[in-house]
Formats: sequence, structure tokens, C-alpha cells
Amino acid sequence: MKDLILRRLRNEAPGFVSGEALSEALGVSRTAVWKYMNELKDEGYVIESTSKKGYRFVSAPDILTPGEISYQLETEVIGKNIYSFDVIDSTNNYAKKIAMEGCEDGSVVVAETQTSGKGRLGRAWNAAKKAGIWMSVVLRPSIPPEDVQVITIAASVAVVSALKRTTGISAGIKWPNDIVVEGKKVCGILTEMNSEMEQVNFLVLGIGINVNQETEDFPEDLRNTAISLKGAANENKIPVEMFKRSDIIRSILFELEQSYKKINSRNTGGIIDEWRKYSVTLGKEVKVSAKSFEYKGIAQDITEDGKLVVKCDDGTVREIMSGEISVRGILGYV
Ligand code: BT5
Repeated sequence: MKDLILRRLRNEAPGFVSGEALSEALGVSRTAVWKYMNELKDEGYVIESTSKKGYRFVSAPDILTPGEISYQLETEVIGKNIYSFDVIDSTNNYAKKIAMEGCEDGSVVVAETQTSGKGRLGRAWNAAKKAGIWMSVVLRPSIPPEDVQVITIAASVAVVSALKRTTGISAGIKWPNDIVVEGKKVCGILTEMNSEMEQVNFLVLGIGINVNQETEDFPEDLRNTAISLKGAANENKIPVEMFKRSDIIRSILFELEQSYKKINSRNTGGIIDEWRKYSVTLGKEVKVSAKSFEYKGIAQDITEDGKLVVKCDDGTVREIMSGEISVRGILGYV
């Protein structure tokens, strides 16, 4: 009911809607309307009310409720079901749980903070309260397990183009899927898969984006390598008080859905091209590290299935599927 009232107010804005019209349209008493209005105000919505004209929507708060995210969300599949939490251990864990229980393709889990946010290989992810986007998307793609890398690629591309569209910030992709601005990490992506030999049961695409943190909001050990969108804007002398996280989420979900449709119809070429375009790795000197080896070279290309092609210092050319790379000038590698 609250969502319906809010929608009606937004549709009429900047005009007023009378309490009487609302109570008639929704079949509830005027006292009930007044109570819902107070609840909305408590959530941070600014609603002007006058006894003569009724109620007028002024602005929405930076909150990640299903109603706020889905308002004007232009997708058909991704984000049709949204689960939002104030606190959760990890949105990826919750997404895996509901995926096992059979949730729909495109279900989204978001939280204001995570107590055990996860990076890759058991690393921890820092998720400052209300300052970032901590979100997981459950996908059930009709592709074989060996092709799932393209989904992570599509997610990186979706994030970069959504950031550009909603904040004006030009981010780049450090292979395989760190999103960086000003040489620092603004977003990390963690994809987890549940599959059988020939078929993917589901994927959980975890996306963490630093949005409104100040430098001091990051733990000390991250301050040289992590940045928020707000921090990046301010470094470029663009004064920004805060970016609205729901606008960014909507845009990511929209971009992701466009790629998801292409992936499900096996038409992925354009996605890889976009990825190459946004890459801050290509042409750069890189160091490749794994448990048993380490070598340096120049990153030459990214293959159609997402491998990084490195021309090594000893003249050999190697294709890297996974592992750690450092790119000179990025994330503190000098
Ligand atoms: C990643 O791992 O970059 C994937 C991060 C995915 C986080 C999202 S949030 C929503 C969803 N739910 C989860 O539980 N996870 C996903 P990796 O490449 O392994 O990078 C991890 C490293 O990044 C850490 O070891 C730190 O050095 C650094 N780091 C941690 N928190 C950071 C932050 N907020 N911003 C930038 N760097 C960070």
C-alpha cells in the first residue's frame, strides 16, 4: 500500500494529491493515508503536506528498498524480485541460498552493509554501511559451464557503462574484473557458480561498489588502493555531496539485462569488444603471479573467451585464464 501511495505521489509530482483522492483510489481511510505518509517520511522521503491541497512528493532518500530500486526500473527479468536487508553476512551467500531454493532468474539481493563480505579466493570485502552498493544477482543462463566467464565480463561492462551514465565518471576494467578509477579500485565482482557437467544450474553475480565513502571510511590498509565514486568526483574537482545508489543500481540492472539477453541467444561479440574498449590492462606492463610462478610482460589482447594474452619478457606469448596480475600504475603497482 505504501508503495502504491508513493508511486501515485511521484506520478503527480510536482503537483499535489489530496488525501481524499488517495483514500478513494486506494480504498483506505484518510487516517490510514496519513499514517502511511508518516511512515514514508520516517524512511526519509520528503513529502510536503498542506491541509488544503494534500500531499506533494519532493524527494526520495538514498535507501535501497525494493520500492525505491524498482521505481522506473526498465527491465523484464533482472530485478523483478528484490530482497533487501539492512545487515546481512554476504549478499552472495543469501543469493546462493534462495537460488538453491528455486528463486526466479534475475532475482536481486541488496544490503546496506555486510558483516562477512567476500572477495575472491577467500579474501574479505569491506562494505561500509549505507555508503556502497553490495548486491548479488541470481542468473540462470542457458549456456554451458565453460562459457560462464562471459557473464562476469558482461557485468564489468554493465557497471562501467552504468557508472558513466549515472555519475559521469569514466572507469576502466583491470583484467579480469576489477573496476578502477584514478588507479584505485572502485568495484569488485565475485561470480560463484553451481553447475553440473553440461549445464549451469545458477550463477551468483556479486557486485560491490564504493559509492559515497570518504577516505577515512576505508580501513587504513585500503586507503591507497580503494576509492569511492564520490572520492573520484571530488579528486576531479567535481563537488558531489552524494550519488544516489538506487539510480546506479537501476542502470546496472538495465545494462546487465541487455547483455544477458545477448548471452542467452549466443551473441557475445559486442560484449567482448566493449570490454576491450574499457580495459586499462591492454598495452600495459603486467606482472602475472600464481602460486608456483611469476613473470612479467606486456598485455597484448583479450581473447573471445576472456583470456589475457601476455607477451612475456622472454619472448613467449601466454594466455592467462585466471590468476593475479598487477598492472603498472594501478592499485599501487609501480
Ligand atoms: C573482489 O574480490 O573484488 C570481489 C568483491 C565482491 C564484493 C561483492 S559485495 C556483494 C557481494 N557479496 C559478497 O560477499 N561479495 C560480493 P578480490 O578481487 O579478491 O578483491 C578483494 C580485495 O580487494 C581485498 O583483499 C582487499 O585488498 C580489496 N578490498 C576489500 N574491500 C574493498 C573495497 N570496499 N574497495 C576496494 N578494495 C577492497
